[in-house]
Amino acid sequence: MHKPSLRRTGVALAAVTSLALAATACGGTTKKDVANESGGKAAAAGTADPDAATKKGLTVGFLPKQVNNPYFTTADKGGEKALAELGSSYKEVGPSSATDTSGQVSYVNTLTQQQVDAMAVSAQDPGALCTALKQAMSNGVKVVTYDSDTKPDCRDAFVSQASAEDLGRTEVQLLAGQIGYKGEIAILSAAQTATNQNTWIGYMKDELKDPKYKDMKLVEIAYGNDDAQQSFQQTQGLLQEHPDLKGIISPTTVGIKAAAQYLSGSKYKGKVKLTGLGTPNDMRKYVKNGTVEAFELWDPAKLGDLAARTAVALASGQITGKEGETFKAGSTSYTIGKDGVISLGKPTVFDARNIDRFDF
Ligand code: RAM
Repeated sequence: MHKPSLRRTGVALAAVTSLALAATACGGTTKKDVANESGGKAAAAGTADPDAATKKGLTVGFLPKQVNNPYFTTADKGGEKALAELGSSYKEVGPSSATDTSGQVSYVNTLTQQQVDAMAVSAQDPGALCTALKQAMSNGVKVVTYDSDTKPDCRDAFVSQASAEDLGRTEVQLLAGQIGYKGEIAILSAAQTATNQNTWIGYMKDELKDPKYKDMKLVEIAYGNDDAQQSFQQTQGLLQEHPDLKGIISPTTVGIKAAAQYLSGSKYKGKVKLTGLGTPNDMRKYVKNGTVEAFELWDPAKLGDLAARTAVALASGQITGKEGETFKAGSTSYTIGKDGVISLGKPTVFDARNIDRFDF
């Protein structure tokens, strides 16, 4: 049974976790001589050489927020496939909980000690990994964040799934349409420290300031920590505490699936609307049984693919992560934007009409 205090406990625990990590951000490393490798001279000097050959035989370590999350399994497989195509090696390490920030720090240190050429990291917390990531970079390891960013000076580039602003605003727009622009709404997020979810929520709040949403009210943000059971209980708690709730936005694949599962077996099915970010394979049955009308996402495999190709382009010296640099990833050319951000493209909205065309 959910008790209101459960949610508050989750929040308190998250705060403790992020304080605890300051003590763990250390680790011995071996100096790596990047300047001796072809293409490394330009990169070491901080200038990109777009004509440098793509290096082979590199090792790229993927460090997702959470290893047993199907979203990251798909994303990282995309990275593995791209690396195989490029003649480089893939490895994956990472915590099983999305609130284990100190675990993530240790994994960064491990990858640095193992002298990987690059790492692709989805950050559980924007600042927690900074010391470890900076140490990695000073040892010649190229650092790409994907999915969830750290601070811009703590990595070389961020591969973003879509514009954060678009994602935040469109989730509000989707829900507003489903509830007729009227009523109480709540957000069921992932970890309280998650950079990506918090950025999207910031844009959701901003979108809600538009007078067209004057009859909608955001009554609570709950945190399910990308854990199925916690997310399920948080959904139950939201409905108990807010009997007039009309809709929920869950910007996490774990959260939206658990919320759909709860709603689908309750009297709220089809009455309380649910949207957010989910995978078509997780959400198909809830779209078909009338629990969910529409939700959105990008293709996680394409995100992993682009993260891997960005890591290799950095390690080959073709880019350094500066705004305006361009590189080829597969058949597509990407230009690095402000703060070293590379954007994958636009998300897709899934509903009953198109969901069967997607398999991920
Ligand atoms: C979860 C994770 C991930 C996020 C997706 C939408 O799997 O929180 O970081 O991008 O949902």
